[in-house]
Amino acid sequence: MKERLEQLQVEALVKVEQATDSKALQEVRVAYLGKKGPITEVLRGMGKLSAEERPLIGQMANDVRAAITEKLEEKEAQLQKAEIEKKLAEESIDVTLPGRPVQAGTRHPLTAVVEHVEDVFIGLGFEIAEGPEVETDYYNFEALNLPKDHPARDMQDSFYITNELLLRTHTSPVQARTMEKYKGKGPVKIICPGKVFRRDDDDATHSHQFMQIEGLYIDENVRMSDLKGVLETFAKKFFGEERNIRLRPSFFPFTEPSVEVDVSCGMCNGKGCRVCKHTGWIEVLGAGMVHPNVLEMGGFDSKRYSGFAFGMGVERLAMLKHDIDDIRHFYTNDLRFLTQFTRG
Ligand code: 2NL
Repeated sequence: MKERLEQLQVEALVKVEQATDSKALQEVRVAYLGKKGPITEVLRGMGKLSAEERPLIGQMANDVRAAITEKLEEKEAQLQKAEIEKKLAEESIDVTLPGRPVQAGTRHPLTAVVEHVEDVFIGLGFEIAEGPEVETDYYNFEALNLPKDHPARDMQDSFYITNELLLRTHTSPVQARTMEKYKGKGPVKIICPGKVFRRDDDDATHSHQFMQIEGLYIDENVRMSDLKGVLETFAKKFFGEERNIRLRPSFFPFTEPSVEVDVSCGMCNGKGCRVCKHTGWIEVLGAGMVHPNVLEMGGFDSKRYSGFAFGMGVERLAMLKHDIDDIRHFYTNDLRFLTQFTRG
């Protein structure tokens, strides 16, 4: 019996040592110290022993049990420590590693131009007005002195949705709506940036969708010289202080008189070059004094009030400012193009 206990102790200690996780350890515990284990069996068989042997074997069995228990606890602690260390090693973060670069977006060049123009006109006391891209025939044409049979309607082939609804062909309808809101009482001093749509074939200088900024100033005694002063300030603030403007007579149904506005060429300082086609001037916008019919339809007394209005294409402004040769660059979303423009 003594040998049997010694053998059990050696066996159990080896198995404890070999256990690699707490589950294996628990199995050893059950196998050797459990109710059906060999040590319990030895103790049960003690009845057959002599009176001298019984306390010795009993003592020995208890020692063996204690030795195995101690070894089990020691191993258990060891395994737990190893598990914590393993977990810590796995979860550790190397704070000295460089961060992953974040690809930040840039403003779209057209957005940057719109914001620049807005800043200039806000500085001159204008407010920003917006309106729907799907418009009624009335606000897009009728209220702007373009009656149904007007030949100018052929000039702008439009995207019609129904007989009465279309994609706006300019941002003027926002101005017509704003005039109504003011109920005949000036001043009105707004600019209207936004998308507009025309049935055009796309090429290097035409897009069926583009952006426009229009401006409107209505008050008592607004004169052509006010228009000239505001547009000259705009040209200098947007393109550079060295620039000048000139006005040439033109025609629009909604203004009378009407003008085309040129800005002196920034490439050659007006001497003539490829950019200005050797004229020294670049056409940038159309403008004029608001037609009395337009004032009246907007609810303003044309005997008391006068106003000026202007309109410009945002893509054209951006192309002139950044020397871009194809309007389609703005709509093809090539990051190599888009990331080149950030207004400082
Ligand atoms: C151009 C010319 C222009 C206007 C737009 C306007 C609006 C109202 C009344 C009178 Cl509500 N006029 N807008 C006036 C003259 C020219 O745009 O070449 N745009 C790209």
